[in-house]
Amino acid sequence: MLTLTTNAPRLVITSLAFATFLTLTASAWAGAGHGPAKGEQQNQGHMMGAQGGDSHGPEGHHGMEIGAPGKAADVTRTIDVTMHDNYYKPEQITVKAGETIRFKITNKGEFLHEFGLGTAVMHKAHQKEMMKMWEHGMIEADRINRGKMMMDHGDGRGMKHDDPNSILLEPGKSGEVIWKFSKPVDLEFACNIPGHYESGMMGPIKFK
Ligand SMILES: [Cu+2]
Repeated sequence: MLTLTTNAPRLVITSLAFATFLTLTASAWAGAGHGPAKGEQQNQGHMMGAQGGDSHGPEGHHGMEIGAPGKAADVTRTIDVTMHDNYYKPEQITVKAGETIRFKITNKGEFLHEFGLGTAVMHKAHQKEMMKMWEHGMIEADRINRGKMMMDHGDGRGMKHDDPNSILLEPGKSGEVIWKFSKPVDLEFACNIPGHYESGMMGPIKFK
């Protein structure tokens, strides 16, 4: 459902994504495919905003809300998460404000999956970005196309998937995300590869 067909905004968003946001989060073929409005471009920075230092528009504020990348030395708890086609185990996660958690993520499915932390708004924004990556062949159903991922997109920078609040894993691969949660806020862990979120590959993060 490539309804994102207005070329001008698409080009702008794509180059923005390549230049500024190193996340490959994305997804959107199914219900979310309305054309990108001008104002939505700013949302592209939400995941990066999670790093805290980024100040593109409103996402810096979100970044403070959702927490920050954690230090390994501060980890007090490890949570194992397995990714399947298309769901997670566990189905929901409970954390405490201020807690630093190591998420050990393993992809046990046959397709490429992501584990990303963010608000629903952040995920939605990144689903659009992931869709761009899909359209550019950077990600495929079961693999990351690293050759295309690292291409210079004309702005002197390649692209890679290294957001601290997200990890993208091919089938059989494992990785981790260390995250320090701040105050209670409506967070979700989700896979933003086209189609996955909509088919249920997301779950709530609850604060106790
Ligand atoms: Cu997925």
